[in-house]
Amino acid sequence: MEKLIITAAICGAEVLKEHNPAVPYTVEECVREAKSAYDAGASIIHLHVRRDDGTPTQDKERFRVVIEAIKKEIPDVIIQPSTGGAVGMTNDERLQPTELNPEMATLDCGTLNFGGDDIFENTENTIKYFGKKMIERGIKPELEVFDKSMIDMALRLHKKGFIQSPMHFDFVMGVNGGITGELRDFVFLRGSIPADSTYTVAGIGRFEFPLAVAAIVDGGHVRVGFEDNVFISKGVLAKSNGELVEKVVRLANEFQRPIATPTEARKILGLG
Ligand code: KMH
Ligand code: ZN
Repeated sequence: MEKLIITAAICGAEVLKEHNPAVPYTVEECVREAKSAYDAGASIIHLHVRRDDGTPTQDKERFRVVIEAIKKEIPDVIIQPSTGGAVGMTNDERLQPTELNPEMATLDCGTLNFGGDDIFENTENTIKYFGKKMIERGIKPELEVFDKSMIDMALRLHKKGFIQSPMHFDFVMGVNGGITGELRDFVFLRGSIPADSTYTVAGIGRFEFPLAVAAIVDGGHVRVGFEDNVFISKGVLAKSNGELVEKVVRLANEFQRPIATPTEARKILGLG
């Protein structure tokens, strides 16, 4: 079994300080949270950025400043900007951080009912457009799948040349409008991807740690962080993203699954 890659989704676009005061908005707060996650064992930082007041933005310059500040503290960490951004943003707005040529970026593989009137829109043409841009820019996509049908979409677009293999998936499970975080659904998703691909699992809310255990024992990888869950245990807020990562490391230790360094993660994912 490969070593375990831990991704920390430190910020997100929707979670607020009202949910957990440690959610980062400013550059300094993003650096603090990225470093706490890295020090605890994360090798990838999945990054959204905010204005200082918490408003989500895909502004290239804001990404540049935050990425440079994080890299100054932890130069070898893998930064994976979001191209999902926030509901309602245009495609070109969302793609801005890919102009900075990061090693990875997310590629969302379908449209989702986020609740109320919110629709997270990713048409087939959007996915093709993003896939093509990432190939042109040498960026490895992390394929965000919120449902089984999104795996099927990724496989179809791979056949048409918009996504290269080996593919790396993120099963985002338990989001409103997407697949549940039940073990039955995890088994369904992980059995539906090609043998040469890799995956990580991002369980939302109470699903975060049970699904982390499932991936640890199955040979997959794990994503945790405030974007997905703000609690360290039922009703207890996590003090930092690092505390969430530490818990994954403890669970991995129980199952004798060593943690990958960024260099090892690059090798597993075929980066660079
Ligand atoms: N904030 C969601 C609308 C991604 O990072 O690619 C999209 C999202 C997925 O978080
Ligand atoms: Zn995200």
